[in-house]
Amino acid sequence: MSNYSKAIDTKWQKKWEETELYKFDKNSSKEKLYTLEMFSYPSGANLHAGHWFNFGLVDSWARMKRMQGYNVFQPMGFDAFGLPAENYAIKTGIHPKDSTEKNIATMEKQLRAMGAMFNWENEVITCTPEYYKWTQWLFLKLYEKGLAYRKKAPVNWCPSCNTVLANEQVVDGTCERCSSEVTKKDLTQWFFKITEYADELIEKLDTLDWPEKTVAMQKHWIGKSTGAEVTFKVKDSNLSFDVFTTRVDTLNGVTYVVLAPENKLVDELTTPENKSAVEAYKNEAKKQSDIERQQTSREKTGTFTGSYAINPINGKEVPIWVADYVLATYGTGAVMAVPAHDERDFAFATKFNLPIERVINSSKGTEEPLPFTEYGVLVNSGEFDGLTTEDAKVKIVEKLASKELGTAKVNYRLRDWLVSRQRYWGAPIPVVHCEHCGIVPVPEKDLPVELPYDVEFAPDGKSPLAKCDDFINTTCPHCGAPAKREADTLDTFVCSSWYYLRYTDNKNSDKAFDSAIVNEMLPVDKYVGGPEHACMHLLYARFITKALRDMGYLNFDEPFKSLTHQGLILGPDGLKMSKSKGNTINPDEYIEQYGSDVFRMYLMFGFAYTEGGAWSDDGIKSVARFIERIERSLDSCREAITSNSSAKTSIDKEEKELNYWRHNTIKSVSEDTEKMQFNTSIARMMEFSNALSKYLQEENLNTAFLKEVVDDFLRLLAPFAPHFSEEQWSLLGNSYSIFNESWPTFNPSALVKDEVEIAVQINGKIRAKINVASNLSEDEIKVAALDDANVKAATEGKNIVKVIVIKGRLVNVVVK
Ligand code: ANZ
Ligand code: ZN
Repeated sequence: MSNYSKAIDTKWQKKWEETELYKFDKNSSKEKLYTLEMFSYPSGANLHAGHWFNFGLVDSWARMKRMQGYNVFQPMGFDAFGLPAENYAIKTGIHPKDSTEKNIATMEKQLRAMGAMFNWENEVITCTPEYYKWTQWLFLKLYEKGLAYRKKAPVNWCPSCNTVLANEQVVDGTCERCSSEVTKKDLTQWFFKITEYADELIEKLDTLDWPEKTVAMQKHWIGKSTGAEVTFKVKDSNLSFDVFTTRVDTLNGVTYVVLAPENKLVDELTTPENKSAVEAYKNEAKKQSDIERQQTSREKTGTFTGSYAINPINGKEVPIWVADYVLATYGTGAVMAVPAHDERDFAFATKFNLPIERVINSSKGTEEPLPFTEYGVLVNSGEFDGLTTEDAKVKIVEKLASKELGTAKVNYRLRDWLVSRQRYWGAPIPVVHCEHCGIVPVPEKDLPVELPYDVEFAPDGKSPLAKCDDFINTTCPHCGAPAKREADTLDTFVCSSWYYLRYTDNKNSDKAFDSAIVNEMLPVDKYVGGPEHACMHLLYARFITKALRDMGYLNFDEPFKSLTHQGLILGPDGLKMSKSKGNTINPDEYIEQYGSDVFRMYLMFGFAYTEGGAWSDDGIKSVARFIERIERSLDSCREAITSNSSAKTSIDKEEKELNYWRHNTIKSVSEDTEKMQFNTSIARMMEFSNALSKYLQEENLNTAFLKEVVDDFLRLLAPFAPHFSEEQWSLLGNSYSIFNESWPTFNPSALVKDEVEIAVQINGKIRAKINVASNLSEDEIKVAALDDANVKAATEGKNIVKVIVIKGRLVNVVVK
């Protein structure tokens, strides 16, 4: 049995706290390192293995950085507003504030038991008035800048969560939170103008050290598309409309145009005899989701309006159709259809017997089977014949521009961020609606607009605040007349879009943060959290940083320089942990049994950090045994070092061997841990531990040397098993704390394990013998052989035809 246990954890946690070991010193001359883990939602469940995997392992990384001389800042807090607490209140009658506070207290306790270097004095909790006052301030600033606005729009509605959702919260047509089918509702809502930053949000992705996949996902989500807007006039009318196209080179191949059913022009363009068919079609289209409408494979539907449009490049008349494969919310809600070169148009034209006219051949000039969607050379396009797609795009836009019938245009898939929610448990939107003055922002001096405690939670699609008279009735800050407060609250993603700024100056009661402090502490050097935030939190936070920069509050462009996503820890059954499946792992029980370092080290050793995997009780047992083995070795070491009886002073073969493992481990653990490859780091520590045990079996020990090696061993182990290592460090009589020690550096010469003698033959005759390190590669041996003075002399003026290396024995040089 090991002496290491939870009692050791508690002992050192107490001491670390008493001595304020991890307190962040603003005035330190060391380089700051801001390490951040995505803060957690204080849900009813306890701290789970997934939190541990994120926070505990990043803490180990940060501990190494501390020992490497960085001034580490590692704050912790809670993303405490949100739907689950409110849904829980509806179910149980327990107020969200009460349940949230209780959960936070529990989680704080559990987080402390982790023994991480959290800077608790910098904690933020987003549901406190001290915090949300500044979330409201952020809203006011965005409003002032025209980056927050209210509009009526068809928005996503989750009938089960009883609230609107942002586009980012709709996954394959369902609610990101509860998986209910999302419907569309025409509602007046608040939006943040994230689209104003679309271009920079794409461009700056390339400056970030982020997982490739996440960068690709954000790029795709923002969806930059370069093309042209082309104006089609309506025949026998003074109406016209624009289409967005990425293939203006195919303009001569347009055989019809299509409007989205929701396009405002549809009614005006529909002739009386087509009215009833178009009406029926519009009603049908309402039932389809955008996702369904976009599926290429789906059977095409549509109907003719009876009107014609005029192709601006050749004057040809083309029929105007209505079809749901054109979305109202993208581009202009209208497209020019080129069935010869677009798959959806091809399917549509085939079904409705519309003409298909080839205008692009392959680059080699050959006619390809239709639809041919690649770039090529123009045909049947009058003056543009023979031009490549690339050139024709430029020339055709020039020609259209000269007639004011077209311009180059960039489109984005990204939509403005819908931030209002019809729910209670969030930051109230700080505006007042006045009959005389319209929307009036609450003056900054009146913030926070406090969330009232006594409200009714019955879910009916309206914010509970709307029924709270004391809250809702107020006076207009502008004219003093009776007025009503906004009843909606802010999406919790607004709270989390700026929390990393507040951490650095969390007690500031005059400002959201002091710019000088934030500019010094940010960007975050290392951010770690789940990949599910790729197109939500990680996008919103980037936008808010840029907006605050442009208002002069920040002097950096990006909040998170380097990002890692940890993998997911699954139940022993390989399934995602959930209470209902009964496959959850409760860290507390394991910590009780093994101590937190064993729990932490198992998470490190058992999984690739970015992949995760299924929990295994055997796995944690084997790590517990490893700690036990180390402890036994260290006991023997201490005995040897203190008794000193058989001490020798020379460095012989055995010492060299152990020294090799020592430096080899320093090298690989430093490299691997840097990249958060904790599993291989622990594997190297196991090798080192084996080498140590082997040395201890020697009869004669160099105890001075042994002490040095053991100290390094513990320094390397300290980030992975902080409590255990601190204990062992003190048992060895070293001074407190091991975390004030420097991280060991490796000596390359110690890595040259031993040398071997290799004979060098020239044309079959031995001409030299060289001594090289036994771990050299063939290429390195070759270089060493040819560099030998005797070999040089014997090959001078001759042509080296071939060099054959028989590893560890012989090099044969063939010369002519
Ligand atoms: C004519 C054309 C010819 C097109 C051709 C493509 C190929 P991305 O890349 O996604 O931006 N489009 C434009 N607005 C649309 C809408 N509201 N709903 C559905 N489709 C729409 O795609 C742009 C292309 O998608 C545009 O270029 C347009 O079809 C279509 F050989 O115009 B194209
Ligand atoms: Zn007023």
